[in-house]
Amino acid sequence: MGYRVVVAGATGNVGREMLNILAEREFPVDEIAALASRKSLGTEVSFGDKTLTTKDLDTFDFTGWDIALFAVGSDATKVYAPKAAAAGCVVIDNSSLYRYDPQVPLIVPEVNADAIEGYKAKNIIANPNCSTAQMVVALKPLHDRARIKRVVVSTYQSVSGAGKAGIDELWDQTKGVYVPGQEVAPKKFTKQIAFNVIPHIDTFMEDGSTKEEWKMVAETKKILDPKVKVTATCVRVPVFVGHSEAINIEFEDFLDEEEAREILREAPGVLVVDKREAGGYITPVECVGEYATYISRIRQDSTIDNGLNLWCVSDNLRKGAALNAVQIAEVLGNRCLKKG
Ligand code: 11C
Repeated sequence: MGYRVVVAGATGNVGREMLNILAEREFPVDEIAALASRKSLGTEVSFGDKTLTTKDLDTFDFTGWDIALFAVGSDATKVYAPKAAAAGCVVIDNSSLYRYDPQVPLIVPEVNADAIEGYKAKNIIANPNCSTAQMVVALKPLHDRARIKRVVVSTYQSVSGAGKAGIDELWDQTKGVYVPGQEVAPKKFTKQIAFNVIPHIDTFMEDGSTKEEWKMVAETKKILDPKVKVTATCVRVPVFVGHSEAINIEFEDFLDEEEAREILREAPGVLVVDKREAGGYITPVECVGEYATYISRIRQDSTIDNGLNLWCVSDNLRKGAALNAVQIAEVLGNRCLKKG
């Protein structure tokens, strides 16, 4: 006995990972439908050892389906999520469309699973931005112990955050650098991404920050604590998968680095890899395909009274998107929905 589950956007990077993770974690599925837009219709996708042929999102009838994981971007979400929700299917949405809606819970299960009941207002639950998800997993246990006042975060975000076009651009441009006549001009990104870094993700806001930076502030407040102040600088780097973050935290109470390390070792979703020697830390290539949020380089910040620095790395397609969505579905199943 399980659930009737839909994955909308099943041919994209995140949609495929949602199917992989549902299968890997043996989510109780009675029936599964993989949906795609017209242009990807009929594409085959894997679900465990099965192959699914995608169906049309535009004409799909959500009646009788329990949970829909959406990875289709805000424009399509705006059209199809309300349709699914009205048909009685609970939507777990990976786009930013509903994240800041006070009637929609924004959930990272390790942090605020108790907010799940809020789904009843609209039958929709929002999944956070990848950069926020991994950061709040690391912040939560430290906040519980010493109350965080302020966070200064700099991100090093992989190109897969920008979808397949981002991955292709890094690959083609990297090859093109070495082959005269095959140079690839920036298209998805605003400047060359191969052998470069770009301090710009998403659109610019009036105050000079970018939307990606704004999201980290707004989402951390909604998920963790509205009193926590966050300032972010988000940077795209030539890495395929895995977002990294250098996080500086100021606490109300003193927190010794050794105690912080012990707290993080015990924290759900966290793996501490922190040897103070060459290679004794995690880099993005090592986190690909993994569930954990890795924490390294834990150390006191002696320039302020109660300060700590750490390095945080996670697979942005997994904890940053598909895994978190499946974890939300697990909480929903365990606490709120009856099995079919
Ligand atoms: C990036 N974090 O790396 C973005 C991708 O709000 O869900 C995810 C955007 C979002 O480009």
